[in-house]
Amino acid sequence: MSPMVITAAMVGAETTREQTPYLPISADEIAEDAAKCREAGAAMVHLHVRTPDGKPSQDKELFRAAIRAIRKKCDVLIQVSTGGAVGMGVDERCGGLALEGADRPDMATLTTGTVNFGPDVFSNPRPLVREIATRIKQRGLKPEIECFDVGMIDEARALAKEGFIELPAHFDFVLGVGGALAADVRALDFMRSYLPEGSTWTCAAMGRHQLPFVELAAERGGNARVGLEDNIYVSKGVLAKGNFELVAEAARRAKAKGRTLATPQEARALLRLS
Ligand code: KMH
Ligand code: ZN
Repeated sequence: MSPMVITAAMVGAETTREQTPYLPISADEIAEDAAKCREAGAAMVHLHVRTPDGKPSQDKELFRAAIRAIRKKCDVLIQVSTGGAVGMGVDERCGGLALEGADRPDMATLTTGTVNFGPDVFSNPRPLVREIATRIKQRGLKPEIECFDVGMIDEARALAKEGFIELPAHFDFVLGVGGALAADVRALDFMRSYLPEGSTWTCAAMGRHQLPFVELAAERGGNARVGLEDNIYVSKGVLAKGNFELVAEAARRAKAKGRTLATPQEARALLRLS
């Protein structure tokens, strides 16, 4: 099996400081936690940013500050979100894509369909998906295809046929969002069997499923995403004191299953990033 890529989804758009005081918000807080995540075994961070008062944002300058602060401290790969928060428009969602030169991210997410998202709808109509895919491609970045449901894998096939993305690609199975596909091992096994030939995959399971799904992914030769975007507890009722604690626990579980952990350089090669 190849080394496992652990991604830390550090901030997200939904987790609040009321839920956990350990959520990093400022660039310095994000960078400090990111460096600890890297030390604990993460090869990549999945990044959202917040305004100083904690509101979700996709502002280019907030991304720039966070990316600069992270890169000052460590060599972890940086994947910017283009999902943002429910209700954001396309330009706002794509804020992190606009950065160039030393501030350019290493990868960007691309959700390939609309899905219920708790009480809300994470809206990704087909023309919008094509617009975001085009912007990712224009920047010379590779997408991580975020699949909240199985049909989103088929949409990736359609996008490839139309020339918006290349296959094989890297997929993220997002399991356990309210109203979407459950964190169920049958869903995981179907999705990985259904991937376009040669594609790689990560699993991001929500809430209490997060850490058990690291083990399922490890056993199956896949990769895993953990972090406060998706789960705030390191064990039942115990808040993680930062993303690094979730990464450390994921790393421990992956190693117990016989996996080694990918360095950022190894992850770059495994995920075919330029
Ligand atoms: N915050 C969710 C509505 C992504 O980062 O690309 C969407 C999301 C996906 O988090
Ligand atoms: Zn996200």
